[in-house]
Amino acid sequence: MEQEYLDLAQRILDDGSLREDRTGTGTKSVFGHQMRFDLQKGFPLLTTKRVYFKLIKSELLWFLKGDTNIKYLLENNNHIWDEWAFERYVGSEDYTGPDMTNFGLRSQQDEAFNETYQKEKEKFNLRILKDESFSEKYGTLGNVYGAQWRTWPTTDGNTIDQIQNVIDSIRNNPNSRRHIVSAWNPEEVPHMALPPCHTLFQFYVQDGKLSCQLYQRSGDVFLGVPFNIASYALLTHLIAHETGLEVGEFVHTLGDAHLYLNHMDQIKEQLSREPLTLPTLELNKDKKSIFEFEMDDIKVVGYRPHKGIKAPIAV
Ligand code: DHF
Ligand code: TMP
Repeated sequence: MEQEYLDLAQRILDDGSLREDRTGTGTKSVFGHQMRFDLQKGFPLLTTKRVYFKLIKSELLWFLKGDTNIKYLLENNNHIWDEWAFERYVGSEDYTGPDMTNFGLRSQQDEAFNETYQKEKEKFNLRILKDESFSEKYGTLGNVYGAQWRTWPTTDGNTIDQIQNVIDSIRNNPNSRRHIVSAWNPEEVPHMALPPCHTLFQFYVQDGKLSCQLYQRSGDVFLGVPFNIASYALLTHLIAHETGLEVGEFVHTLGDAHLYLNHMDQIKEQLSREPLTLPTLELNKDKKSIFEFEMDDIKVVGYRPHKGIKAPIAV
């Protein structure tokens, strides 16, 4: 199963086009790719490098709560969204510290700047945790995933809970071809810290099994995609749990699938490794609704991966 991911990485190395990108990092990219993961055969958490499942769990629980403020993530020691909240703050009138223009690239190229940046970011994180009015203003990423999933705003001033609706429709009308959740809200995209990368997903019920397909418009194949695979596999397990179904397949369809040019050594190292046995997932059977799940209710068992591989993230 993991081979599906390794094949995508190899395909980009072999056939990808060199492209400039928004972050100024540069990528190799292909357009349009599909991977399939049979969730009956194990939980797709990559073994060719260590992927931190705790971060995936807390991020998904954060989405499911409808939360868009990084405070919850910080409380769970999860820093995967820090840069995008920080970026909004340093671009605002309230920020009076050292110039942070283009901090993502500069912190990789200039060690002195990197130290200043790390200090400012540390201060920012502490304020998010300790200062409520500050966190309300600058901890939020805009109406990103959680908001669209649970409280999509309607023209008449109400909101739509797409997750509850999709659970109800899977239960009541399993053969429906309309089990869809969309995070892409064109009216609100301009106000988001990062327009949704995992854009839209659909469920499908056959032979008592629940499958899920994701359309991801843009995929950072070294850093983001391993998280996205495990996150949607977990979401499929959770919704199957609540609706009394077994898990089927996770089908992952990507638009622009890219490797950043500063991830080349890392992906080659990863591709040289042998995939190991996949872990399995255990959910707390006493929890019925997926909205009741907490960190300790979700466990990955038998995860013995190769070592982690570090890489800089493009902001
Ligand atoms: N921007 C870019 N350029 N790529 C992304 O994958 C991405 N993902 C976002 C937000 N913006 C993004 C949200 N998801 C990491 C993984 C997923 C993620 C953000 C960051 C990441 O850095 N993973 C590291 C470990 C991080 C840690 O330990 O804190 C890894 O090695 O997997
Ligand atoms: P973009 O908005 O210019 O496409 O940049 C977003 C980058 O973040 C791109 O490299 C894809 C990556 N990404 C993922 O791969 N998975 C994710 O879940 C998120 C949020 C971002």
